[in-house]
Parts: sequence; C-alpha cells; structure tokens
Amino acid sequence: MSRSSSTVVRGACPHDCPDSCATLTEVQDGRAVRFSADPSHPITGGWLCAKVRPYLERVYADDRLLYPHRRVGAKGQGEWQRISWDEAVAEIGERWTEIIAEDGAQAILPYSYSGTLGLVQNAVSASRFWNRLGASGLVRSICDAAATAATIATIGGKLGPDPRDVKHTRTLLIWGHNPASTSPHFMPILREAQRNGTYVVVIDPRRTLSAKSADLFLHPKPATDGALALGLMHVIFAEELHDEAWLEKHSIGWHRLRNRAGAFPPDRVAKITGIPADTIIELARRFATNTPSMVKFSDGIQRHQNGGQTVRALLCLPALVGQYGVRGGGTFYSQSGHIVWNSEAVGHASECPPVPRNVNMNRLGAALIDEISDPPIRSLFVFAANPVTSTPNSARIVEGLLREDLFTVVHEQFMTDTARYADIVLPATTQLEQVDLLKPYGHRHLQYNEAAIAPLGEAISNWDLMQLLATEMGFDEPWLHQTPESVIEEVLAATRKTNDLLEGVTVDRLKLEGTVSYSRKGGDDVPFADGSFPTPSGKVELWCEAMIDHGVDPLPDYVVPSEFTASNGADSLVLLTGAAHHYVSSSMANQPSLRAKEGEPEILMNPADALRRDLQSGDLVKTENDRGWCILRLKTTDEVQPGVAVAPKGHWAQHSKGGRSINWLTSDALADLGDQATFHSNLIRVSAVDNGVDTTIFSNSDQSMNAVAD
Ligand SMILES: Nc1nc2c(c(=O)[nH]1)N[C@H]1C(S)=C(S)[C@@H](COP(=O)(O)OP(=O)(O)OC[C@H]3O[C@@H](n4cnc5c(=O)[nH]c(N)nc54)[C@H](O)[C@@H]3O)O[C@H]1N2
Ligand SMILES: Nc1nc2c(c(=O)[nH]1)N[C@H]1C(S)=C(S)[C@@H](COP(=O)(O)OP(=O)(O)OC[C@H]3O[C@@H](n4cnc5c(=O)[nH]c(N)nc54)[C@H](O)[C@@H]3O)O[C@H]1N2
Ligand code: SF4
Ligand SMILES: [Mo]
Repeated sequence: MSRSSSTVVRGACPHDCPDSCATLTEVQDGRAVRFSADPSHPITGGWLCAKVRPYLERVYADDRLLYPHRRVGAKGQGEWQRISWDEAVAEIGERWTEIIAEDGAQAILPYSYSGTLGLVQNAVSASRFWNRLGASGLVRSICDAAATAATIATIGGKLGPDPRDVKHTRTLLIWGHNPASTSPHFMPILREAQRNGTYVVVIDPRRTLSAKSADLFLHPKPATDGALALGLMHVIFAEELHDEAWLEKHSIGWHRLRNRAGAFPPDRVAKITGIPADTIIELARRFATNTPSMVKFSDGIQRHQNGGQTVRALLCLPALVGQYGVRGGGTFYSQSGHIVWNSEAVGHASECPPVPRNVNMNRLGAALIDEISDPPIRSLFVFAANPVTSTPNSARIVEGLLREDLFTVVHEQFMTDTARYADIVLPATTQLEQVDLLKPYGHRHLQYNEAAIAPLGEAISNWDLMQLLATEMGFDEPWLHQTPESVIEEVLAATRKTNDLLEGVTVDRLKLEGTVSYSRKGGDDVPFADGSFPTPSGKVELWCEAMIDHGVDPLPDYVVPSEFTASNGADSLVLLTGAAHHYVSSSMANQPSLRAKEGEPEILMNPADALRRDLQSGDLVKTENDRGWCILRLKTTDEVQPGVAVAPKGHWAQHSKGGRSINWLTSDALADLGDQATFHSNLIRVSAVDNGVDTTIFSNSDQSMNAVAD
C-alpha cells in the first residue's frame, strides 16, 4: 500500500488567551490528520491546553456551518433555507443600500470581538470595510478596558515583563487572576520560580485552581481589592518601608497617596475585606522586603464597577518600594503595549468618512431596544463574537434581536445562541483554513499562521468576507482587496517605522521561521529599566490628573459598587462569573468532549449559604435578579465564602436548562474607567427550582444546517 506524503504546516492558536501557542498541523491528501504544539517554541513548550488539543474535532465537527443560510421561520426558531453566497451577499447589499439611503450607514452596527485575535481576521477585518462604509463604531470594552485605561494612565502602557523573568521574583502576588485556567503556559514558569523559592500569594474570592498551589491564599470579599492594596500601602508607609528616593525621582503624588493610604489602617481594611489585620501587615512587610516583588493581575479583577480604581491601586503598590524597572519586580499585566500596530495601516480611517457615532458593546441590548435612536440600529453584523452568550444582560439582547425590523447577519463556525436569531447566517473558516499573524498578550513572540487546509464547504474567512462585501458595495480601494500576506506586510512596515522591535520582521521571515521573538536583548528588555515611564509626566502617576476628566478621584480609592449598596435584601449573594477551565469565553462550549469535561452549568456556593436556603449540593437551583434568571446545578464548596457565588462564563443558553445562561443575570452597567463591563458586580438570589420553571433544554431545530439544500 502506498502512503501519501504528508506536510506539516505551522500555525498559531487564534483564541483569546495570553499564550497564543505555536501549532503544527499535519496534512495528508488535503485533510488535517494531526494537530499539536510546536515543540521548539519557548513558551508553548510542546503542549497545548485541554481546550485546543481537540481542535480537529472542532474543524471537522458534523455541526460546522458550511453554507450560507437564510431564515425562513420566525426569528430564533431555527428554521433555515440554504442559499448561495451570491444570493446572501446580494441580499445584504440590497438591505444595506436601502438602509443607507434612508438613514445613513450609521444605522448599521458591526459587532465583533475575540473569536480570533489575529491581526488580519480580527483587527483589520473589524475596521477597514466598516470605516469605508461609514457604519457605527463599536466601543470594544467588554474585556480589559478599565485595566487598560488604568495602566496607561499610571505607568504609561501595557508593558509587561518577559514572563520568564518571574523566576527572579521573590514575592509574587497573583491578584484576581487564574492562570492555571486562563494562561496555562505561565504555570511551568511559576512552578520553576516556586522551586527556586519564590513566595506565591493568590488573592481571589474563589479558591481557584491557581490558588491551590500558592504559599498563601487570601480570600477577600469581592471588589474590596482597592482597600486591600491601600491597606498594604498603609503599612509600608507607616513602617517606613517605602523607597523615598525612588518615589521622589520616579513618581508623582506620593505624599498625597500616603495621606490616602492613611485612611486604610489594617483594622479597617480587615473589616472591609475579611482578611485578618495581621495577615495584611505581614504581607506588606514581605512585599516591601523580600524583593524583587511583583503584582501579576489580569482582567477578572477589573470587571467590577470600581475596576479602574482597583487596578490603579494595584499598579501603585510596587512603586512604593521601587520595584519598577527591576528584573522580576513591578507589575505584570499584558505585553500588548510593546508593539501597537499602526492604526492607520490597520484601519485606513483617514481615507474614510469619520465614524458617525459609537455604540458600547456592553450595552448591546439597550442599544438595540431604545438607547440608540435617530436613527436606530437597523442592521447588526456579528462576527467572531457570540453576544447572546457572552455579553451582559442577555435577555435585553435577545429582546433586541427579536425586533422584526432589525436585519441581522451572523458570520460563524457554529449555530451559536446569537446565530440562531440571525436573518442570514454565513459560514466562517477555522484557523486551519486561513492566514493570520498573532501578537500574544502574554509573551513576546510573534506567531505566523499559514493556512493548512482548504476551506471546508463554502466557509470563508472574515477578511475574505469583508472583500466580498466591499465589492458588493462598490468599494474598489486597493486596501479593501489585498491578500492577507500583503495586509500583514503593510501593517508591519508602517509599525516598524516607529518601533525598532520590528526591525527585520517581514512576512517572508515570519513564513520561514513561524515564531519571531521581539524581546530586546540585554538589560533593556526589563520595562522601565531606564527609570522613565511613557506617561505625560514621564513618571509613575500615583496621583493622576487625567483621572479628573473621567470623573474619577486622581488618587486610587476604594469605592463600593453601587449594586452592592442598593437595598437588594439580606438574602443576596455576589455572583462572580470568571473563566471556565475547558472553554474560552463561549468558544469551544459546544464541543462534546469539552462539554463532558466541564460538566453541567453549575453554581458554587458555601455550604452555610446552601443550608440557609434549605438547598443541597446537586440540587437544580434558580438564580435570579431583576434582570433575569437562569437554572444551574448547585455545588456546595468552601472554595467560596458565605455571601459569594461562582458560576463560570461560557455555557451556551441552548445547552442550558431553561434556555438561559449566566449572562441573563449580569449587569450592563459600566465601570469607573474605560466603559468596561461589570460582569462581577452582581447581586443574585438563589432558590429551589419551583414547578413553574420549565427546565427543558432549548433545542435547535433538528434539521442539519448542511444537509438542507433547497
Ligand atoms: N480556560 C479559559 N481561559 C481563558 C478564558 C476562558 O474563558 N477560559 N478567557 C480568556 C479571556 S477572554 C480573558 S480576558 C482572560 C481572563 O483571565 P483571568 O482574568 O485570569 O480570568 P477570569 O477567570 O476572568 O478572572 C480571574 C479571577 O478573578 C477573580 N475575581 C473576580 N472578582 C474578583 C475580585 O473582586 N477580587 C479578586 N481579587 N478577584 C476577583 C475570579 O474569581 C477569577 O478567579 O482569560 C482568557 N483565557
Ligand atoms: N459572565 C461573563 N461573561 C463574560 C466574561 C466574564 O468574565 N463573565 N468575560 C468576557 C470577556 S473577557 C470576553 S473577551 C468576552 C468574549 O466574548 P466573544 O468575543 O463574544 O467571544 P466568544 O463568546 O468566545 O464567541 C466568539 C465566537 O466567534 C466564533 N469564531 C471563532 N473564530 C472565528 C472566525 O475566524 N470568524 C468568525 N466569523 N467567527 C469566529 C466562535 O465560534 C465563537 O462563537 O466574553 C465576555 N463574557
Ligand atoms: S487556548 Fe491558550 S493555552 Fe490553549 S492552545 Fe490556545 S493559546 Fe495555547
Ligand atoms: Mo477577555
């Protein structure tokens, strides 16, 4: 028997994860037969996480969307008719031409986020065509906006250290971040550091997987971290452990910050946070003296109404003890500020009409119903996002999507909770079927993704779709009709002009090497090693004047989220909805093997809280607040303290009993900075499921999307 030869194609995991792993796809006779990690990549280290290891199951899934479809039944009912791409694009063009003639292109809203993080399939696809069309802009603030705004204001940019420098850290606070699930390739680095004596503290209202191997785990009450950070600063100042010379030279406002911290003595902070005063004092001493010391945080902590101020407080802490610019010290948030793609090359905005208005993605439901008018949103175009599952206050989103006069198009790999409300569904390629460039937010290696196989069925990539739409709308600008390679080359070249980290980085080199490191050599690779910060003052802005424009105190402070102070009754719990271990947001949450591992949608609650409600572990419970309800399986555990409940994000409504997911309960109120979503500032009530609740699973129409061919 002759064996056909196989080829191995280098790629990049496209998902919203700091690791952006380097992948290898083995292809035989046009079919991907093996998908694995690139063993030569210094961070990927030869293994992929549990979520993406079965990627071929996703690519070749029976329920992949492979052809365009038009809705034939009522909205959301799941009845479809297969149509050709020509028909689909012509219908979109016709509807948009009519809408534009009557109300202008601002009545069209593109909605995309993090299905893929690639330069071409995300950033460029989400900007160029839409800028040219003159559509409404999207405020992309669902994930990290408060922390981003706080970081830029305080230290000047998202300029994290090389993750491997954590090996030099002596005291590491992992604060509101769960890397064991959300950044798995950081864990081997952390283990090595711990073996070398790094003292690891995890601070989280849930005893997460990451907390289990920490030297110290602190269980603060939700959204009290600002007070905790100010309490640590209080002790450092009071015991004169601060580095006055450093503060004088490199910061603004340390005297004022010392006054503010004065209002947060350990006893008061203990009452606010639930963490004993002695523990606070000891931790402050250790952070100040067992150096290098570092605060590593991510985005979970800032999804509260006070998230911006909380992150400002975290960023100030290492400055007090002169830890910025020290290898293994400072803060470790994100790497994304080292290379910021040239925005003109990405979006060509200067050649387009000005963006007519901006719509906040976190308020999608409100925007579709009544918040945006004159003209209202008449067409919604969703790609690389699943807002019904992943965006707060989902009941309102569904209400908006059911509007008869809304023309909704969804470009997807699967029939998601959002796609089921579309008028037209278009099939999207997976990462194996498209070209892209990934710039990780967790380390400093660019990763090129070659297409390994031809698109399945009639699926097309985001960028190819934008080109089709551009042609349909009569836009012939060459920058709307480039190959992905030439888009990447253009953006690299424009960015390289002002950023020497990209010296010598070309598409040819990326294709040849797959992985290209951009870390500076020598001492220069430690952020702020020269003592200067890219803030307006060139210093760490402990007191930050720019905050005044946002209506926020220029000093970090602790402000209680308004939802927690409203009179919601004594029987409320604070609901936290962080990452599920086996999904990335709602991506992968339809893959059978991963659903089996993750288990049923559940809610974690302290046994004392369950007892008070006469509930037992294993019960089906109804969780609710004024926004909506959702049915979950109760699990009692001391991972959470009384007063706190945890229900991970990601499970699809259509797989959930009662047809609703956790975002039916989450708030669409915005945080103090960056118009950030406030997924964790929620109060809920939990009770036994009564007989009046229909717990049957909302199911798609049985017809296969790909078999219907009329
Ligand atoms: N497995 C998996 N990996 C993922 C994702 C996923 O869904 N699943 N999502 C990806 C995305 S989109 C992102 S943005 C990142 C997010 O990465 P992370 O920020 O690490 O993940 P989260 O689980 O959202 O939040 C981290 C922790 O914040 C805690 N937290 C919530 N409120 C508070 C608080 O008030 N104080 C403190 N101290 N902690 C608090 C939560 O309990 C949670 O354990 O992960 C990415 N990676
Ligand atoms: N309750 C709660 N909700 C949350 C959060 C939370 O902490 N709690 N976290 C929030 C955060 S941090 C984030 S980043 C958001 C993420 O929210 P979204 O950006 O909406 O991400 P997903 O829900 O993963 O949906 C992405 C969709 O894109 C599709 N897709 C993947 N690749 C492609 C492609 O190449 N082309 C097209 N057209 N489609 C593609 C996938 O099939 C998937 O259905 O979720 C938020 N939702
Ligand atoms: S999700 Fe993260 S850890 Fe998993 S393969 Fe992708 S980049 Fe790597
Ligand atoms: Mo995110």
